[in-house]
Amino acid sequence: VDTVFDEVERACAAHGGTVRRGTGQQDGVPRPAGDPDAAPVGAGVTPAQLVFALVPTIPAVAPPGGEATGSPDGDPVDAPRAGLDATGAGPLGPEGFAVARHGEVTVVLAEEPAGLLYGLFEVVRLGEAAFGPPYPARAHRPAMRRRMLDHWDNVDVHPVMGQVERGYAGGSIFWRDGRPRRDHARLRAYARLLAACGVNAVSVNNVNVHATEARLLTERLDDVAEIADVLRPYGIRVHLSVTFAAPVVLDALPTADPLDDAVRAWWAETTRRVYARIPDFGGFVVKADSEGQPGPFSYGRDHADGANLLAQALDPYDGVVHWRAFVYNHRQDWRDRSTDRARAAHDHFALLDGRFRDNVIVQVKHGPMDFQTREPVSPVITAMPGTRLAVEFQVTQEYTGQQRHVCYLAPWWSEVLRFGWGEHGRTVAGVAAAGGDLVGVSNVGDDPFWTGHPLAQANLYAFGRLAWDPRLTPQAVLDEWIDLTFDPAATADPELLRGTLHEVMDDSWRSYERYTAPLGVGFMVRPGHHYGPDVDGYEYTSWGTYHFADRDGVGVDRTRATGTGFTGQYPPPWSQVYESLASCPDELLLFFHHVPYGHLLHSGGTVIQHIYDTHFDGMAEVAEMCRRWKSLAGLVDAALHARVTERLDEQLRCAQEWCDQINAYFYRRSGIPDAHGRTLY
Ligand code: BDP
Repeated sequence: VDTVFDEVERACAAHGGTVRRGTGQQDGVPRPAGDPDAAPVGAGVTPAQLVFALVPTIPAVAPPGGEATGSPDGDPVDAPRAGLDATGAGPLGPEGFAVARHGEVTVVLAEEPAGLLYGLFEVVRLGEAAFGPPYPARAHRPAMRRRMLDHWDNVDVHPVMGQVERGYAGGSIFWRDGRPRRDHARLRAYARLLAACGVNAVSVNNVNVHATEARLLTERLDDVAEIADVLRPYGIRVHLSVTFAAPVVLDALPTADPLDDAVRAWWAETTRRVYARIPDFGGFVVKADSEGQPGPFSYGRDHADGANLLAQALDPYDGVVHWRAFVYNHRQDWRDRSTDRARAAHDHFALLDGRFRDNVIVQVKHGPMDFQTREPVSPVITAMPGTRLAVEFQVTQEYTGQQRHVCYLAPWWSEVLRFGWGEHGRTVAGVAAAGGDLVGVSNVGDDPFWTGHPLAQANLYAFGRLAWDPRLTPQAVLDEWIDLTFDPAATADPELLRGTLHEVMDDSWRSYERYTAPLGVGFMVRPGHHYGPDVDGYEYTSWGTYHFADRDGVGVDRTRATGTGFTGQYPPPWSQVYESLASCPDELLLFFHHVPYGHLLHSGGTVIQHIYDTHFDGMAEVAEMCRRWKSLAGLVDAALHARVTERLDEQLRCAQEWCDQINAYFYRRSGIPDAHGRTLY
């Protein structure tokens, strides 16, 4: 509540207004609905214009004959509240709120303080519209209970990965050279930014847990508590990535076997100490048996055994374990065509459905590979109805331009969240909401623009907003972000500003897709840092990331009939849709099929001509983005304009490089010239 007051005060002061804090909440007793003589409600702020009120739970069932009561001159809290009761809106819950305009007063109602905070940010989003003609209370509740960011931040600078693994926005916001940064003003501003996006949980260290980071769980716990103290007022809980081998590496136990009693006791005691220090601690994040991280396989146990061990330790405190499903063999023999990395997560996890404790959340990357520009939805998400699942997005743009390229990812995330199957109309968003979680890998660092590329902030914002409400359209979310970030109405040319930002950003993910790896094939990036094209960089490596291009054709045969059988991991209708060339969507063709270059796409052209055309088009689109952005000089902050200009120049250079290399490569492999006679080298 204090945070809400502070925020409102700050906002009002900026506009020359004042705030009066109400009295009711001080003694923690919300006023009973309909008591006209009671003191101002809860966190009542009553300078006539804006009232924030904590109210008792809204009933789920409307009283018989109930009707929205309240006249324009009724009490600004009671009348909207009665309106909600009458419609049987149901409890707003711990984070929900309702906003109404009653007479001359805009009122935010919530049952818990966090709801007031989110209500405040909704008022900010609405801007002038929040203070217009009266409207009845509208209830808002988050679709996902936990809207979480995983920071891949190292406490120590890692010799290869640096301070932030896959970070493109400078150093860590939490850590610097082995210690907490202690820049609390900045951290508070970050907490505020996250709350404004709707994020309510943060994991503060890398999923690859190195030596120093492992000790955050024990002797460095104070460092974590310090961060938790700053984030807490903004409704954000702290989580920690831990190593499965912790009992061995931190306390020299002879084993980390999940079924060993001493190991169980170690986790129970360690977890007890964590909660003694941080009572609202969120839980553990674990990457196990993946890319060299230790896990239960070393002891002949499976992932359910491993996850349940930690879940049991967390159980008394309502903590959760996020157990990642990103498990595959990264030492595979590229000559062996029977293996398929895309299959791995489903092969390991689907058969464990129903074996996880209630406070285990299996965290699944949204695609079966690894955050490529285009992938199908991971079949794991469709295959574990008896398990809580979190869906993981990569907000940091590892494979989508590394925050040097404009690539607004909400259109893709939205597609993923809406993906559906089965008779009961299940969707990815529904699964994540049932498990409670959407998780994003953070794109924030200590960069003055937070995200390196100023326009990459839109991805952070969109992540939070889609986790709150997956039905929002990417354009609407972008509109909100543009208003909040650039305040177009206050500029000389609102239409130009808004229109140009939409033109540059709306379709930027598809432009990126056009000038990079074609038709869902993925991974034609430089090994290691993953920026820029490298046509065969991963082709003969052990990572399981192949495109199989030869003189006759390209793509990975993942069919049941002749390939790896991956299509069989999907439920109908998708197993058939992907299996058949006749129905497989163009954009995923090479993910599922190996086809000759002359294969005809549904769009009418051949695969090879599609590759040539999209690469030229994508590059031209970037040139157009650069041109449009230039027209905003003078309309946006000069430093921001310069930063974006510099990044767009690099994007254009890189798009040209992609276009040259991809087209030249496929031209040389296939020997087929461009139908339009363009030079391919
Ligand atoms: C890959 C990244 C790697 C991460 C890994 C993960 O390249 O740095 O550690 O994902 O998600 O995309 O664990």
